[in-house]
Amino acid sequence: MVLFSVTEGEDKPLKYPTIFNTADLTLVTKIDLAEAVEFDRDLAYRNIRQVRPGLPILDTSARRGQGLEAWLETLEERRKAASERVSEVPA
Ligand SMILES: Nc1nc2c(ncn2[C@@H]2O[C@H](COP(=O)(O)OP(=O)(O)O)[C@@H](O)[C@H]2O)c(=O)[nH]1
Ligand SMILES: [Mg+2]
Repeated sequence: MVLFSVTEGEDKPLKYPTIFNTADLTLVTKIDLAEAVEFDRDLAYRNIRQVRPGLPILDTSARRGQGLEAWLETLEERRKAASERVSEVPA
């Protein structure tokens, strides 16, 4: 999972493509600050998708709790899928 704070600049995916290419999910963090730092969400999303088409993206704010439920659901789903894969391995 790659954390992409709105304070880091929309070009983060272009500067660090490897982390976006090896992650399963991007959390855009501190989204409550987006307006204050004039975060261009469309540009940020375009840059993520340019580097890594199809990478799931969630907008979150630890301060406000926004998006945290969706993030926890994603973690639960992935944990379940991983434990099912483990139980499929023959003894
Ligand atoms: N406004 C706001 N501040 C946050 C949020 N999450 C963390 N912070 C603040 O950002 C600073 C650094 O926090 P940290 O969790 O280390 O985030 P990092 O900057 O991504 O490493 C601390 O002062 C936190 O209180 C958020 O969602 N919104
Ligand atoms: Mg920190």
